[in-house]
Amino acid sequence: MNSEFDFQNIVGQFRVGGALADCVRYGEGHINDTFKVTMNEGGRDVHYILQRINNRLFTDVAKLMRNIELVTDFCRKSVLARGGDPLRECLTLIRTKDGKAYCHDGANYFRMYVFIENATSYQSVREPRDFYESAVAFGSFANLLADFDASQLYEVLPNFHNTKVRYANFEAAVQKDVCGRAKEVAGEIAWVRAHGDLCGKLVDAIASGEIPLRVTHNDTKLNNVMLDNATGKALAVIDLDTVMPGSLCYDFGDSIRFGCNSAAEDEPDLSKVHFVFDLYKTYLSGYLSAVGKGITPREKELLPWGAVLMTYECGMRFLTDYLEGDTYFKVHREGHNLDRAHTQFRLVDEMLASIGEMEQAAQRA
Ligand code: ADP
Ligand code: GN1
Ligand code: MG
Repeated sequence: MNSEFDFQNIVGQFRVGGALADCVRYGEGHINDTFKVTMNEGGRDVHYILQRINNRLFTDVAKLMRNIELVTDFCRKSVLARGGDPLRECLTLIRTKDGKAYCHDGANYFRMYVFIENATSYQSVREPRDFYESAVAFGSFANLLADFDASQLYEVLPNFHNTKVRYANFEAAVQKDVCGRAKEVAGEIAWVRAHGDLCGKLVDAIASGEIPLRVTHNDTKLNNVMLDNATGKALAVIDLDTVMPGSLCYDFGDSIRFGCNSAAEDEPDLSKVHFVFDLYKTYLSGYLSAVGKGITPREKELLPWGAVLMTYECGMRFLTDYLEGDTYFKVHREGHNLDRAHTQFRLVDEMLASIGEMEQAAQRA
């Protein structure tokens, strides 16, 4: 049993039956603290996900949770309409005893979800079929949200994928150099600056109306989708904290960034890190099969650039966090954010080397 928090008291605030039998840290998310809770209900073990919401980042928890209520309610209705099982095919919030979507223990905010059993969120692609399934899941999610009234949503993290703003934050971190690390990473800083002209590619296309702003997930990593252990099929899209206005190119691109890496996001040995072009094609076909006819020709053209931009931006965010003293992403070792930045920069180099083929594949798909 984990003892970081008073779980007896926290879990007791939610509408769950039985007695708390266990609570352990769970998953590999970089932002929230996730726990798997076991309740013993009349001799039977029932599991839940309990999350301590990162309220340093998500400063308005009430509004964040309102978004999640709206999106999960919407998904639940859609799953029911197609005859599916909402308890497995979307996230289900457990309410507190006074009917709220989260609780506050004085210092921390917690939320609870039904645990999706017999399903896995993978950290890397085991076989192409898994990746294809995740593409179908995120493509369907985009398709589903096309009918969602965006005006109801609060913009949780403004400018989340505004690469120009991310670049400005990076330059500010270099200038401040609060940890005195800038000298050591002069090569990495130069690399980011040399690629600075990439920053406007999607932001400008949105600003000029070339591509539409839609409601998107904005964190479409492979480990944010659950695949059914029995069938291998995509079940549910999870981690809904960043559902906000965005671009299809962001969502497509972030999946490519994470899933088409031959190694882990934080692999220290760069000789293992490559952009796997065949997986890019696999994702492309799954995504386009599910996203529907709503995707515009210009969005389709820019999908490969979504991959380059999301990878560049993420690498820049890891480097920025390294310069700022590792305050944003959870780190588990010395230089962890720097290792992560390196893998992203390597992937960008390889993507740019095959950008022509990536564009052709998107056109043919
Ligand atoms: P973070 O924002 O920190 O990435 P996530 O919401 O993605 O947090 O949760 C972290 C991990 O916990 C996921 O990758 C997944 O393995 C697991 N998880 C989250 N929600 C559920 C759920 N409802 N059922 C089963 N596992 C879950
Ligand atoms: C974070 O929460 P998690 O681990 O799914 C981050 C993403 C990054 C990702 C890099 C809210 O995602 O933007 O792309 O790490 N989420 C937030 O792995 O900043
Ligand atoms: Mg996650």
